[in-house]
Amino acid sequence: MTAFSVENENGIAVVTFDLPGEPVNKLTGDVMDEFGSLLSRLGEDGMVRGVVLISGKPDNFIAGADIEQFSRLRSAAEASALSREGQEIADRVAGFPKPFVVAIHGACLGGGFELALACHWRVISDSPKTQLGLPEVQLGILPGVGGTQRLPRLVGVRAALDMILAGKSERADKAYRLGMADEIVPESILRQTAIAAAERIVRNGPPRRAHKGGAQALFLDRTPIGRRIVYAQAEKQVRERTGGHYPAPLASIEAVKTGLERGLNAGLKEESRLFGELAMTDVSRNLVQIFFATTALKKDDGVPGAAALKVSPVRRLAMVGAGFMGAAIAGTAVLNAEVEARLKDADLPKVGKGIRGARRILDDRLKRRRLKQPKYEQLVALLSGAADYSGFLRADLVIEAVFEDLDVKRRVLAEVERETRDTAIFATNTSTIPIGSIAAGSARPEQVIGMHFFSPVEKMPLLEVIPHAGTSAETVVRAVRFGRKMGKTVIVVGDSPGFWVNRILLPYMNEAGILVREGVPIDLIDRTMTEYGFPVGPVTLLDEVGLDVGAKVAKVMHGAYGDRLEPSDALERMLADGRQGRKNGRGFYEYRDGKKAGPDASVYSLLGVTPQENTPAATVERRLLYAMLNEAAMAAHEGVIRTPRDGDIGAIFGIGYPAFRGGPLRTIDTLGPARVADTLRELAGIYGHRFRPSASLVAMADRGEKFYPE
Ligand code: T1G
Repeated sequence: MTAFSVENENGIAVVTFDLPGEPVNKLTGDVMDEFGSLLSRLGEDGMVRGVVLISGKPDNFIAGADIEQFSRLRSAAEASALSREGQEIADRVAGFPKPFVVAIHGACLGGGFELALACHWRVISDSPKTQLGLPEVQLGILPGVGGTQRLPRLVGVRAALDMILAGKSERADKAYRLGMADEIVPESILRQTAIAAAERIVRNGPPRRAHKGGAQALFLDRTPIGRRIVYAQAEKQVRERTGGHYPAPLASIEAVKTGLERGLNAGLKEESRLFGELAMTDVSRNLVQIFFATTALKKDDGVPGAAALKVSPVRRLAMVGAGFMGAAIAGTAVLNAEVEARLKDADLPKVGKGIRGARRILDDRLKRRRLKQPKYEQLVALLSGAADYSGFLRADLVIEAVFEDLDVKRRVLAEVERETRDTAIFATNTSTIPIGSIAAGSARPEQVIGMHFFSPVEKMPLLEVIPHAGTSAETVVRAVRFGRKMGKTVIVVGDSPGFWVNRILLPYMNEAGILVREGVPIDLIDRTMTEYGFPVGPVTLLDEVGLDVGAKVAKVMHGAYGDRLEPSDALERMLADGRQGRKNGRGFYEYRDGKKAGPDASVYSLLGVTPQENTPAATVERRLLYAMLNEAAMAAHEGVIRTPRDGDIGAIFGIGYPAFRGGPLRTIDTLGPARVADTLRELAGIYGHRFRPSASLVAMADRGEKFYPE
């Protein structure tokens, strides 16, 4: 293998990294070996006075260590050794006897960024494709090639922790501002600039870097007392954010601290030791699986043989319904897919409100400097609307986001079919109505499909695409690809009530209602599930979604699946008392000035119960969790999802199922299907038949199978 090629430019060796046969550069064992020998050669070569490292890939510098290789590690010792080998290479770069400059364009992540940090001078391109970061904690590990040591020394402990603990990456201009790069230039002169920098250092000796930041920064970053404050604050924040479920951020703080307080060598040693430990945790294994699942979904068009189909991309979108959902879908489409979006609603004031709503998403990006003014203006111009169907003839895709009512949706479909070209797709953003029944009266049912977005659309990463029995493969592919262009992770799911996400969410929400109805304290229920790892508890979620919406979905699901999904009367009673949740400031919680306050104590008397303060959290957790697990297993076996992977990603991205647990189906595997079935039987014995394990789960347990074969 030759991943590196060298050209000598007047004494500067330009080393181009281009891993053969791969879309991105990554640091495999072989790559590191080859790079190591190259360093020896360049060090000894009398014709070489300085080195420039650059990538041969169009828009990628180095994506980090090879995650595939990393996921095959079997022991902490093996993982630590790998980290130490990487550190040694980085040390050799840092101590290289000749100027070593790096030229970065594209993603420079993980081990790739750590290698860059060891170089003597960093030049980056100002392209939006360029991003520098240490995403390791998102894989449940920490930067293991000296990143926890060199980044804080370069940019200060606060900026470094900010990045490492969130696993985030920075775009070129911000990375430069923070001091992660020494020069920022247009891509077209990146290579020459790096060569010139190497020559300059050969001539003038090592450059000095001015420290950025004021007196407070100096105090906090540069004194042991100041840093102690920073570590303590960071630890507190991490504990609050992760509930102690994610060990990697805390370990990162430990590695940074050791290095800054006890020296580089001690720090590197601690870094590789912790790296080894973290690599073996279930948390890391689950997060790595999620990485693989999301990258696989980026290429999955939802039907077998999609590559052979002839489908044209969606260039123009039209929306029917410019309400909250419609506006957010249009705004997100314009922002990410850069398509024209035409909004239609019943009257012009509604249309105007919708366009303003869509524009707010763009305004927000402009404010946060994620969009530049000219681009912003160009995007705003893509939004238009009317109170009739004018402009719909141009649309390739029409998304309907009107009132949840079958007759209304059918009427809209008929109108849209009259007003659009016969190649246009009609997608409905229903959350409860079967796509097949909406399509029943369609003139072109093969072009009718469901696209179920989650609110807030601009933030939620998931999209469910739902073909009905008569949807064509081409329509599926067009919808999936467009969803991806909108920035979503897309799963294709079956056309049965609740599809996937609401199907598994509903029994969980129902159980929360039943618990409240028994007098189990609202905050106990919510706290139990946030401690399990959900971002919010089920009762808070009910308030957020709206009790009217929740009750309606519950009714539909009860009708579809019968007794098992019978809701308590908690929501009906709340609604009768005029409580709709956050939107009208009255729900299970109190709201003051639009902010959620504590649980509303009057709920208990409204429901005629006394708070059961002594309910064990373990009981609450089991009832809520197992309601979801049982439904997930059942729906998976019915074929609602194509693979367990889709199901777990849907749960994590759609409802915030704790990522470190890998998803509900992964949880069943971890607990063991037989144990899950036993617990469900036990729960059914106490609380009733709604907990009876599904026949398919029992059969699976009997056969000793799992969702993910080992
Ligand atoms: N390892 C293995 N494969 C990788 C990879 C990696 N680091 N990065 C990308 N790929 C594959 C990906 O699976 C896909 O494969 C193809 O490249 C294109 O990716 C010691 C241990 C770089 C921003 O977490 O964020 O360094 O499907 O479709 O949208 O401290 O990939 O074609 O076969 O995603 O243009 C830390 C993860 C590693 C970066 C490109 N690094 N990658 O996005 O393309 S841990 C990461 C990304 C580490 C050290 C530690 C993105 C990208 P295939 P893609 P993209």
